[in-house]
Amino acid sequence: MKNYISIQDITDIYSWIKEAKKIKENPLKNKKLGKNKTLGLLFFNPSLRTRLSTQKAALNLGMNTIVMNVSEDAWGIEFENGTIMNGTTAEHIKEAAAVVSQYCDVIAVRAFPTLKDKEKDEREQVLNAFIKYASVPIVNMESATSHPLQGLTDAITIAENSSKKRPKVVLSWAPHVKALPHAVANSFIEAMQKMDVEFVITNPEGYNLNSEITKNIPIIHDQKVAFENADFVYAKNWSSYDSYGEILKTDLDWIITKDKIGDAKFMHCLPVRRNVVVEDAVLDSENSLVIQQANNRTFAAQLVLKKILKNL
Ligand code: SN0
Repeated sequence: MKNYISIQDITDIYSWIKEAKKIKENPLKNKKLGKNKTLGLLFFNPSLRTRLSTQKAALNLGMNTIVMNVSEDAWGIEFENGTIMNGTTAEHIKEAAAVVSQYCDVIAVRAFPTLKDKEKDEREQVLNAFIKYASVPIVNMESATSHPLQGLTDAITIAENSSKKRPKVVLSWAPHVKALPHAVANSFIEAMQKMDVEFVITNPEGYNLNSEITKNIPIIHDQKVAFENADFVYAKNWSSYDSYGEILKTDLDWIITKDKIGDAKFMHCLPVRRNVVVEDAVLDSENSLVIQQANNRTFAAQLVLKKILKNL
């Protein structure tokens, strides 16, 4: 594998899950694979889990890491071609990506969407510019439209926790005070489409995600109906896709409660706003998988880096 850009880069999800579980049992087994190799992590947006777990994964493989908060500490980068750069941007991605490629063997990038310009977000301007102008492999650490390290993590976590052959998994929209990206939901959907699960999405009217991604999956606008017999409830807020980036609902009707989900396992990518997205009683219960999910971020990233290193 060269780049890890989307869930579609996963060839056989069950063999990837199996390999990730093996890595989890013995994380230092391939400690020599990344010797003298450098992973550069570039953040255009905040991060806690991604930043630490991806570095941890690299360290487990014996790699060195270099981390930069690009939007705060680097020169403003220009992504449009042919611009007369007399404004706020000081260097072009053509130079920036080529330069960073000389310091790093693999580059990982986080770049959230604008949530204002749908066309720009969907063409993945930042991530695609790195793929185009860097000369080393690229790992997506959450782009405008996808978060494949999270999606892989979620697949691993569901496999670890399911006693049934074909569990029922529900992706539920939940309230939030800010307009949030679609990336986590998109990659979760793509991961579930590759697994043998009964999968439904529940969201309020006006919050349907990109139909090219949701494809044939049932979208139920009644949360209570969707939650019937659920084994896993995955909560996530996203801003409207049709009224792009808008918040259409501000009440807490769709908050996840113990009463609503019963014995289902609760999942969320974190960070999560308590008592807005989900009530304390759920997060503090035995049925919450959020800490285990965050732990699995390391092994998902380690599997991806291992596959890239083997191909260098
Ligand atoms: C991001 C998102 O895509 O929803 C990152 C999730 C991994 N989440 C947020 O931006 C939450 C911000 C907040 O203020 O709660």
